Amino acid sequence: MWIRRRRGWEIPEHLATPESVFLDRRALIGGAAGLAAGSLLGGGRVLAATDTASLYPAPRNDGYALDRAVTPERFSGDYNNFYEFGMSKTVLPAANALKTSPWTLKIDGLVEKPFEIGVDDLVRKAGLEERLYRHRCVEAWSMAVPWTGFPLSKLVALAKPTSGAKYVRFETFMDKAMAPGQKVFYYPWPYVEGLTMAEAGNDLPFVVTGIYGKPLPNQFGAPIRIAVPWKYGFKSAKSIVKVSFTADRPKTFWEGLQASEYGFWANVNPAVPHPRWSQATERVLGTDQRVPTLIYNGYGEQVAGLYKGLEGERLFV
Ligand SMILES: Nc1nc2c(c(=O)[nH]1)N[C@H]1C(S)=C(S)[C@@H](COP(=O)(O)O)O[C@H]1N2
Ligand SMILES: [Mo]
Repeated sequence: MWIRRRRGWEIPEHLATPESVFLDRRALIGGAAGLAAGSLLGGGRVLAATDTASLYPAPRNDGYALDRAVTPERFSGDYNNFYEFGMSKTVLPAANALKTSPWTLKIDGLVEKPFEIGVDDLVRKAGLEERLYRHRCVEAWSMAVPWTGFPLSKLVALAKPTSGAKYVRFETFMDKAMAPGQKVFYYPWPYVEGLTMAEAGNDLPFVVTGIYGKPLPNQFGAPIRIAVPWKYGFKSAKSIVKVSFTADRPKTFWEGLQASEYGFWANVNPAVPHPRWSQATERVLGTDQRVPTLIYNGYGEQVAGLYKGLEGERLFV
């Protein structure tokens, strides 16, 4: 173990630097100590990536404006869908059990060379920005939040998919001891979602590592999830451990459960009702308002072109 001795002229660094930077440096020192120990023991040890907390809040990208107020965290952070931790909206206490560090993302399937990368390393490589996005759950509630992350297209570029790749598939962690919801046997665990390569290449799909200017609290799908704002919320898989590139359309969690109600495309459309309820309006979290739902959740200008020639598909279920 390294002991860090302070010289007489140094002031304690937590007095000289903001707390987040101080914590980050301590993490760096921890990493260096690990490196030293690793090489003493002959190496070969995989190090935990250094902390990235000091990168928040990230600069906002003003290209993504909202037509409504941001939902305060006290509403969005206590009304979540995260079936791994239970079927109620109050998963916050149970999600405390989610161990988010270290966390490794596996990139595999039809790529030049499969690899694994620590989430903090990935964040440092990709960089972070903040975007304001609407979110529309298939259950007809909605919110608007400042996500922090980077475009999915950056991750795709890093993964180097081969020409045979037609879809990207996202898989959530699987750990029944940590996530008691995964003991519910009639759900097709693990949670899986997917996009076409054309969808993944659009500017909007966002790899999310933070919200409200800080790293993701567990109940939002820490430490890494996606946000696909023109599709119903279930397309935005949380706590992802694997991103695979495939030739065949991935079978998703909700399709596995009830394909007639939750399809692969799941684009938001107020004119196409869910088999059991209308999608014409939505309840805005934290308000008592219902507002009209917009086609593609208001992102039609950016995404409608993706579906030319696909009119025969069930695009809106
Ligand atoms: N792994 C996983 N991802 C998930 C879910 C889930 O239960 N498990 N629920 C989905 C649904 S239905 C919605 S609406 C959003 C909710 O995200 P939020 O709780 O962060 O608002 O996450 C989606 N991603
Ligand atoms: Mo949802």
